[in-house]
Amino acid sequence: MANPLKKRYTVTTALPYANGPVHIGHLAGVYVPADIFVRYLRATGREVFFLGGSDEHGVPITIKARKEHTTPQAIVDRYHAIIKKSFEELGISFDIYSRTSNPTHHATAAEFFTKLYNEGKLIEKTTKQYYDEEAKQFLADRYIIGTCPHCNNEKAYGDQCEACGTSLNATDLINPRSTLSGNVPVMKETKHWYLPLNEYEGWLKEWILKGHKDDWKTNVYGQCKSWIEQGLQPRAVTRDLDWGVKVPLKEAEGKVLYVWFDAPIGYISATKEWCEANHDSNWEKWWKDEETELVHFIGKDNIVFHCIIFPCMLKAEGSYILPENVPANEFLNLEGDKISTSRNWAIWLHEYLEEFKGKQDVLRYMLTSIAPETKDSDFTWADFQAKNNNELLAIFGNFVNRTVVLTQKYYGGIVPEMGKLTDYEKEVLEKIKEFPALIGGSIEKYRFREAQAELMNLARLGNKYLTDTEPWKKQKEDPEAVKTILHVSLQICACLSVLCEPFLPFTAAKLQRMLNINIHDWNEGGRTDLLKAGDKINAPEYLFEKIEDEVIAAQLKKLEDIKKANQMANAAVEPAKEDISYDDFQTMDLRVCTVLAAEKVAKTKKLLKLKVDTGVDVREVVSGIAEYYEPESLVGKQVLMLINLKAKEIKGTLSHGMVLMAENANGELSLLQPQKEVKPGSSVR
Ligand code: B3M
Ligand code: ZN
Repeated sequence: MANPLKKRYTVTTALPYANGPVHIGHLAGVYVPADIFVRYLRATGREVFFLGGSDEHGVPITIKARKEHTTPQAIVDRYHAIIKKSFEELGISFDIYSRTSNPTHHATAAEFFTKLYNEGKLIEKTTKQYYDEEAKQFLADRYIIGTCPHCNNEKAYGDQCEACGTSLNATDLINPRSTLSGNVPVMKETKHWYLPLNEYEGWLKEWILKGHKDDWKTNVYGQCKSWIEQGLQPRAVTRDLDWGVKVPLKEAEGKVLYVWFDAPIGYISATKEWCEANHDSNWEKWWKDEETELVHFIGKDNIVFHCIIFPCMLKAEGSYILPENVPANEFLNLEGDKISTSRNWAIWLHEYLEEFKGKQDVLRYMLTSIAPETKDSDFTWADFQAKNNNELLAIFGNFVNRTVVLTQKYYGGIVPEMGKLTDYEKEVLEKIKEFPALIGGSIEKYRFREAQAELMNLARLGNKYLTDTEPWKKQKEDPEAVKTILHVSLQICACLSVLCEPFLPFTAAKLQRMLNINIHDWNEGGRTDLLKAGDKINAPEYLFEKIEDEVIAAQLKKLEDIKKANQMANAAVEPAKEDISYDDFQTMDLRVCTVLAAEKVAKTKKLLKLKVDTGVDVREVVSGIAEYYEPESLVGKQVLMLINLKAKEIKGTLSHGMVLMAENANGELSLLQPQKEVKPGSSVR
């Protein structure tokens, strides 16, 4: 069982690296569930601090800057702005979305390090580390790749294998290579500071293995257990890099804090920063008060950092509370393939918002309904369309729309009196009361899929009630019964508007505007008197619209194009053929020819028959370019041709010669042409 709710919550979300925009995988795994949780806590009267921010240090940023021939600062400025704006537009209700390049953060992280250093909580070690002699740089973290000793993934990084999730030291890698030069690195001595995780093993066993056996998710608990049981090693918290928080020691010139040391401290810095900006001197209540519950929302690749390393840091420091829960999710795939930033295989939030204006809640709904809570799951566009058309629109939207339209039509928008209730109606009104506890209970257990399914069950209940009672057929013969039906339906609409807010905040606001109410207390969402007879509601607005097949087809086409582009980028170039003599080359008679006429070869898809002026004669040649060129577009064009290839009959035409073209890796053909028009028959050499 989950703990009973505390009065105050600090809710953090993984700080995305500012080396790219955020995609649906980030959203489904971290930000959407965190936002649902926080909106729910607020609605139940808890004090909540909800934070996010960009992780602007670390090798992912400097690698991206190198690749784009720009500075790390330019990279983080660009992506921080995109990420922040897109979260806002999706309605992720952060109290603050900060960034780790802020001076408050640099000071906070340096102070944290200094305290551990002064209290002897860190160990100092001089060891040999990988060094790239060509790049003149130590190879920290992602600057080095090699084979993972646990799963044999050949592209494991110096700090982590993304295939199996294990956290590594660079020296664990088999067959290490520098990602800067591709060279095999050498070993060179350097001094660093380490957090002796091994000293915390006993404590971790008590705190996690005993203390959180029942309330942490099994995937999270299982990962922690296997790490702790494998035995923990001291972990370096500094690096030989120039981008990051400078190590606050004289002897540490040219060294910065390890990104995974500074980034989680970013949660604390963001809190301080918000408090400073809001003239609240008590930031510590969010981090040092036992009445506060700390919850980290993260993806599964971040579990070790949030469940083991950061808690050890907090424990070593001594004055902080520890996370009460770390509800990490598994991964989301896209159309059956792993989401990948480098392969551009993703749906980017900022692009979605551009292309699906006003449909934030559709994405939120979709991502919650397929949230990878217990295992990896898959986003498909067909499912996205179905969830919108068959659930949001056909159930929720349809129910609300029918209720509001009929209320306008029959009563000019005035809520009718409730008359005598049938048994069915009594049952419906009883049922409604259960929903706040039902949905809330699932949210408190971090089961957001289940919670949202319950919310839809309330809409389903309303929709079915309306369909069963058919007020549109009764208005003539039994207007009193119709008043009751619409009264009950309006109450359900009002409950929906309260209970859908954590999941569908834009819809909730629209619906409350339509119903002319302003109710945000969770428990009111189970009341059956939120609207009083005589209240006036507003004109109907559509909550959802149908998503047409063309829209989905366009998205699938976009993914298809990405797949093709990737295939092309990865296609191997044919190996070189054997050398030939100049005389061999001379035997080929290559000429510029002008196309005089062109037509499709009947009963074929690929062939065109061209009439060409070779300068020597006028002749016919058959060419396999019909899929890429309209015949008319070729007339008058100049092409290159091998004119002394033996004539051959192709589909009834004597084809004499061969038109030259380039064949792209995807099989696409492109004619070759001289840059300037030349006399037909000019030779090519
Ligand atoms: N930036 C890794 C990630 O984006 C890292 C999270 C930091 S949370 C303190 O997966
Ligand atoms: Zn691995």
